[in-house]
Amino acid sequence: NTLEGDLRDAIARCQLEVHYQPFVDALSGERRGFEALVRWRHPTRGLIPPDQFIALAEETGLIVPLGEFVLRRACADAAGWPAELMIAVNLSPIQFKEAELFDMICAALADSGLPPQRLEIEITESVLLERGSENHAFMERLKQLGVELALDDFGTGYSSLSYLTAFPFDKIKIDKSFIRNLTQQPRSSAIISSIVTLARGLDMSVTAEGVETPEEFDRLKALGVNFAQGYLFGRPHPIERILFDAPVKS
Ligand code: G
Ligand code: G
Ligand code: MN
Ligand code: NA
Repeated sequence: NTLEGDLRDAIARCQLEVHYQPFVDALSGERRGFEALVRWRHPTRGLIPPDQFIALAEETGLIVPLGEFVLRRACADAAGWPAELMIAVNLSPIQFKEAELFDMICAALADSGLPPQRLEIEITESVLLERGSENHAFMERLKQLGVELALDDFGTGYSSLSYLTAFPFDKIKIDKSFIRNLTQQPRSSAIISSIVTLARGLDMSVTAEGVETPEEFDRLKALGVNFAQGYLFGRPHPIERILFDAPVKS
């Protein structure tokens, strides 16, 4: 059994699971939505995290059916949540090569009944480098539909700031590597503070990822981030384990 064969089977047999991690409004501390994070429930190897199979899925093209599964599952689940909660879904750069991606997203929204305004698509900078103008047009179509766009893992890629201004992002997600040691390292604060200033100037909001301690959260609030996500507010969990303030419809 190759891992690729196993992954192909897993997609066909619905052995993939979507877990959800909350993010909160930094000012009020209120939950604003969840990020969908895929896991593989392997029959013998147990629960496999995405960093062990996303790259393989990208190399083999399996990311296309996998990504569709995650998006459809996430939209269907989120359609049953209280209406103020967003659902954020990661898109791989490889999915962008699919001509049908826009239609697939429209179909996932229509089939689930989720309003486009409640869907946020997370993409990494690599998407902006290759096929920049096609991807730009694709992103504009998503925006016209009402979908929100977030730039994920900001600060880890080939960040040329010109990309930020050229693409229609609503939100920047600061990578968790900048949040680590935030309370010890003045340099991290300076970086985050600059990102917040930049984002404000571009009319974008900022999420801090990987927030683990109250001290980090306090510092981030003082620095002006809009949203926070991390173990402090909750780890990724299956839908059954997420507790809502309001009852979840099924
Ligand atoms: O879930 P975890 O925190 O271990 O996520 C590890 C990485 O896998 C993250 O970079 C995340 O963006 C990526 N990832 C998780 N779920 C998905 C998914 O559904 N699609 C894609 N393309 N990447 C995902
Ligand atoms: O899509 P992205 O690369 O941002 O995926 C988020 C990743 O970060 C997932 O692997 C998730 O499990 C992980 N993560 C989420 N919150 C925390 C946190 O507070 N600390 C750490 N170390 N990892 C986190
Ligand atoms: Mn993400
Ligand atoms: Na990220």
